[in-house]
Amino acid sequence: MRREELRLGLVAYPGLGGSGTVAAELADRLARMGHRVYLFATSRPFRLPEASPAVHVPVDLPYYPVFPGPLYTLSLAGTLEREAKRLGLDLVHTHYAVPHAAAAYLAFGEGLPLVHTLHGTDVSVVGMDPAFHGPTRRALEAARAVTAVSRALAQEAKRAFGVEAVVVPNAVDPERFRPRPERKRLYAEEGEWLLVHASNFRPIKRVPDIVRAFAKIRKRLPARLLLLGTGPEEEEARRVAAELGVAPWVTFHPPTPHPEEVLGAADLFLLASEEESFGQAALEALASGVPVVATAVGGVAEVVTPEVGRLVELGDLEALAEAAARLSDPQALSPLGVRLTERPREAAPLWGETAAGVEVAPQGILVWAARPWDRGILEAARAYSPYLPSPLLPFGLALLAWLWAWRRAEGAVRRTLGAPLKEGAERLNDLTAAFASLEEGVAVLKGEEVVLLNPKGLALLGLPPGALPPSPCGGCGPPWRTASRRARPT
Ligand code: GMT
Repeated sequence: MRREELRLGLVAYPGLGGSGTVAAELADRLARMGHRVYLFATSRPFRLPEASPAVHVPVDLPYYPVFPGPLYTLSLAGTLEREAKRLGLDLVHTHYAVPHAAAAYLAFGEGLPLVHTLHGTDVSVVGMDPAFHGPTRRALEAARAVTAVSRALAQEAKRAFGVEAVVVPNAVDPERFRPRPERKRLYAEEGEWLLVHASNFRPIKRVPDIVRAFAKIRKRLPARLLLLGTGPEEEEARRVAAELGVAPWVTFHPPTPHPEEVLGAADLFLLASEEESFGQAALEALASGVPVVATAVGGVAEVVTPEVGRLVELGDLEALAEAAARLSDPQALSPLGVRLTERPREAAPLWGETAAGVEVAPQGILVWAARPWDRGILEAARAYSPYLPSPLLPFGLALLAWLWAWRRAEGAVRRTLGAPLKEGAERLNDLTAAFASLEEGVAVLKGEEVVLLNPKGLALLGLPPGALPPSPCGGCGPPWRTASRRARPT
């Protein structure tokens, strides 16, 4: 029998980190789709929308004088065990493996389908700590599915834990994260170029480096830096801003559960991290139509592709400033970035496919690539001027000019992207795969049914037993995912 609604338990950290953000928004979306979603966390997750139908289940941190400190893992395991029975959970999905994977394993063993999503330092730093490695590895091995937010992280997980993680890139809600240029005046003076960085200001985010790069940018053009968030490096960032004499143009904005209101107003997003498995804030900026300049670390290149931003070497602040300043020149890149246009469905060329082309536009020759996304079209475009065929020229001359411009534009795309137009479009495809993760998913077996854990189409598929391998990690990968999608009931 097919049940429409699932009862899902998600486990996450409630604070400013990206793993908590992703979990909270996934919980909200699943709950809005009609599933019963319970989010286990020590406090109400910061990014869980106020009116979300997802329910926060508190995890207490009881303290007894005999303990050396609060026993989070044990308390989480006990809460999961007790509440899963009471709520009749079908599946538990943890975000950030340490200690969530081990706590869930402790609570259920293999008695309930467990899915663990790896986010970053749970693999590269914390997970490698000998104090945590063994129990975390065993919990991951026993899970129905392990997912990683990028290809880079999946490779690292293979090295660190020997697990085959399915890559499910993070996604954002396109209704929330969209361009909001009308809000720019709230954060910047007339004529100022607005640069934004958002994070939890941990040392690996290198926020003071962003201020140093900004001081270089500020020497070239009128600009303002908005630092959204807070954390251990805030004081140092303030000190550097004062020392370099740019404090009047650096705004510290407290963390907000609605970062979309700030990101959508930006002209450029900066990320100088020394480690980043994905870069959720960069994806949120891109979805807001804002190009990104970031350090080429971890999985960032899978999000910030050449069509939508620039990557620089870690610690090269001159390159960071140079790349940022170049993107401010509307002649150099006009426009650069993924933008979501609200063209009606029927106007989309090759709806359902990536399209790329060259067209004559008022600003010159426009080279573009587009992908359908949600209710609009996600497109990256670049204009080349000034080869517009004038209506005053004889038709033949115009045609020649157009052909010449086309070839030139193609050459430029090849030089800039290192790829012909078609491959340029494929790169865009890679990026939109991140967005399209809303249609991909993680399949897990539940009794005789297959559950597709999928923010958009989470469904019980009702396949016969044996239709898919019993453990995704025994045979996960593209063929398995294809099989589950093909088998979707009509
Ligand atoms: O792994 C961490 O350091 C913490 C984690 C978090 O909770 O902020 O961040 C990771 O997960 C995010 C969401 O998947 C990614 O966008 C971040 O890139 C990733 N951070 C690192 O890899 C340092």
